[in-house]
Amino acid sequence: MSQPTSGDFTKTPGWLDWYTGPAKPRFQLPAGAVDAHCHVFGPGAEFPYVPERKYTPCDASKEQLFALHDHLGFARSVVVQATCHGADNRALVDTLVYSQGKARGVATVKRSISDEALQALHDAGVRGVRFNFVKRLVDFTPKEELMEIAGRIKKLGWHVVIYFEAVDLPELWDFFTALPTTVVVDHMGRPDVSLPVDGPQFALFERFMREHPNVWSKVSCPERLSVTGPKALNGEQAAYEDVVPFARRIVEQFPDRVLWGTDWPHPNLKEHMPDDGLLVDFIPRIAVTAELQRKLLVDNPMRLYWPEEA
Ligand code: 0GY
Repeated sequence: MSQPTSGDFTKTPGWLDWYTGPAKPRFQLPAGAVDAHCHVFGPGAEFPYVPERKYTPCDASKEQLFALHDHLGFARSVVVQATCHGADNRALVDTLVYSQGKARGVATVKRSISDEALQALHDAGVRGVRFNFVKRLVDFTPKEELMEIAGRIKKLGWHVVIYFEAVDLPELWDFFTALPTTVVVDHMGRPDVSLPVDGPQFALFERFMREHPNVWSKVSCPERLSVTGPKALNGEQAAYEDVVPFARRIVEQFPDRVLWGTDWPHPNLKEHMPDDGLLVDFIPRIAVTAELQRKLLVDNPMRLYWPEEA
């Protein structure tokens, strides 16, 4: 695969570029598998990063994304608008159009967006909006504005993707449970996996999903959540071991409401850059039967993003 380039922008100090030599996974993905959480960055020279961004990444183009997917065995992609592009969805739309229907998207929009512009996003393949509550990534948007956007996108059959840290769930609970659409949580609501899986923090997240059948979760990003890290404790298969009980529990309790994604090109990682091939090998440790794997990787994302084909 080709090397990342930095475009016209100076990368955030300490930025880790994505890994260019991913292993071939040992786990063979089921036919039609969907990477339901990945991003494109620029290239900055063509699709500039927005002035209000909180980081400047390396470039990560659509061609590089799709080459990775071919290598790993993914048939389809869900590309999520990254915060470095703000509400400028041009790089996302360019990727969706280029994919000829094999990629769908989750956009970021402002309240001021016109109905025509929303329809144009839909025609390109956008099926959701992302509301981000991670303070290091975005400035605050009033909840009334987000609720107004949710009401408008509901009419298009879209859903809302929410990104937040576990400690903020109590404060955000009323807003999340009032959303009128399907709600997809990024990375299990970022639990602190050094806490017990049976403890109150994760119990609240499980309650959130149990009491609200419109809530789905991505069981992705072990590399982001793990404290023990990628280092094998008992052989290679033990990488990110501390995340396994959390993700496995969500997959087994809510098998029809879980999604998985690589999170390529892995923005803002500070310690290490994962090998995407080894990340795919994490999947059978959290979805331990062929049926769970098929739901996680094919049936669920198809129902949400390609309902006309599911
Ligand atoms: C992720 C996580 C992160 C960043 C973004 O859009 C973004 O900038 O999503 C993060 O820094 O935790 O899901 O890619």
